[in-house]
Amino acid sequence: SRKLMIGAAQLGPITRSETRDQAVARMVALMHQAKARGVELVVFPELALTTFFPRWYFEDQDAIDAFFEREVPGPATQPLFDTARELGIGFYLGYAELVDAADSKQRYNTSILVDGAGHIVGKYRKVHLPGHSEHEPWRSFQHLEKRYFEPGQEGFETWQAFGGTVGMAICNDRRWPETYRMLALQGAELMLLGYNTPIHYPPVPEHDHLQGFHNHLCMQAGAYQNGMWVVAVAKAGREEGCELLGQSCIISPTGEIVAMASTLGDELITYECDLDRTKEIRDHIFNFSLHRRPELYGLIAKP
Ligand code: ING
Repeated sequence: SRKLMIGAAQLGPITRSETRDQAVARMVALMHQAKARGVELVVFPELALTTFFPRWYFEDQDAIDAFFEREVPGPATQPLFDTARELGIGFYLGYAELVDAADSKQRYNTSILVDGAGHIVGKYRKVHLPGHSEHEPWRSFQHLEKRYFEPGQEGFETWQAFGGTVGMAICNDRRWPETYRMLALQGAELMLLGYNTPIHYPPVPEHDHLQGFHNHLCMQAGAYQNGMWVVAVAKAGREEGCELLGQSCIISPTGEIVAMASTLGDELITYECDLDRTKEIRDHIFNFSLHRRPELYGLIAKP
């Protein structure tokens, strides 16, 4: 068995006035808690350095760009890399990435995977951007990811790290079955993701009470149907007046929730994940080479 002690480091609200240094200090504290509990890999939420700014409409691009990182590691995030090296703990971090090329700027909703030596192993740019691109004042709050970010073009990749094959996703990606399958087809045994999920969904408010159910439904299904461990970490609680779903969790390849957060604040949950347990699923019920019929699935990849 290939045991990997994983920590899901849920964050409570980050206010708009909270500095990156304050947010990073909270994450460093969670990494020290993780060390004390034998954790080797810590997963932080999506856009973990700032408040979830796509909830607001901004006219001024400079005001928007204040939420982005131009370099990682950079001054604000260096303590995370230093702590990773000091404690020998890797981490997943979600953040807003600004690529400032000579003649153009690109902006992505990004995550990185950093190993226990503080080296960036991989980078992922969110494929499925939810929400809308124009100001919609009818909404009690906006969800302007389609305005502030470009979708990632690299798609879904995996990396050899922490003794296994690791893939990354971000928030809305977890609702799409293609995310899990694309990673599983590349051998992923573990999928890491962060999320910021408002309880209130303005287009269909009658689903508000189902946010927790839908959150776990899609990830438990994805984990089981692809024989993968899934680690999903919330930015939770009432953040700038917006209730964000908590219930961060670690899900086994059988689809069982083996650990779940029970608060809406900064909370570390841990589980010793045996990466070899993926075989129970991938060698049997979802043995792709034995049972899959890709010649009949063409429609799935068509626009
Ligand atoms: N947030 C939400 C998510 O996919 C959303 C958007 C909320 C979609 C509620 C559907 C229902 O969890 C992000 N950041 O993708």
